[in-house]
Amino acid sequence: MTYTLILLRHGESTWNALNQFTGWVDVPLSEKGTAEAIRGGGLIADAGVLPDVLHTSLLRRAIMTANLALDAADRHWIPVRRSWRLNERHYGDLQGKNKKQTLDTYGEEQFMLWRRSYDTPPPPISDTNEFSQAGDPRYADLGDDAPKTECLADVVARMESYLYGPIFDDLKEGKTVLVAAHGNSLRAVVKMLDEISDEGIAKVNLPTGIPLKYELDENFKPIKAGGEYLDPEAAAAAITAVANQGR
Ligand code: DG2
Repeated sequence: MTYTLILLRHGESTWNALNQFTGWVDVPLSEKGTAEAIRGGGLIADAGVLPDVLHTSLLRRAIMTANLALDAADRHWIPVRRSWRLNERHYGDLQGKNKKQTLDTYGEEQFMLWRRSYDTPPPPISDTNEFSQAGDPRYADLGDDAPKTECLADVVARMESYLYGPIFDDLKEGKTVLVAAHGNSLRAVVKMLDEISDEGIAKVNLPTGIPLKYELDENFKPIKAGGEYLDPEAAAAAITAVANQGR
């Protein structure tokens, strides 16, 4: 018995295009991102790994990507589960800031510490910042627990119960599961699936809009470490671009 899990980072967003830290800011897809999402759905259909259930974050760039991809694969009708736990990491006070300007202001070491270290969160965002999520009704249930900044360790902590809970529950029922989410929430999933060290995960970057398929064995261990991109060549080029963002 094997289980099939497809991870899909949303297509390019308008803020990815502008090179701005996004986090929980709810920006739309760019035109390029829309095309990437549709193409991603085509790759899923061509590979014959048709999702039975979708899990998404509460952010429109992941929701729209999933809708477009599923429509392209003729699977727009499958059940959907949404959770804030799949949201991008909260980027704190960096939300809305340009990555190149941030790199120039703070230097390479601090910039990469904020972007890719496992346990150093950016400074928290203030409730009065125009890019704060304070008062956003979709997070009302979180109350004072709503994050104001997060490092990847925080994302792993909030993702754990969701991956091993609702996502694994669907896999155990034999469903092919599509998870449409974000660069860092999916890095957290990859870290857990592939048991990557806190240091090792710094080097893992995910491209936009290219499905990453994991076949898991009976113990939920990846049969191929790192999974398999449905368009490996395009993925390799896009991964390098993500790693070099800001430069
Ligand atoms: C990006 C990730 O998240 O940025 O929040 O800026 O996947 O939602 O576009 P996404 C953001 P990096 O951590 O790669 O800088």
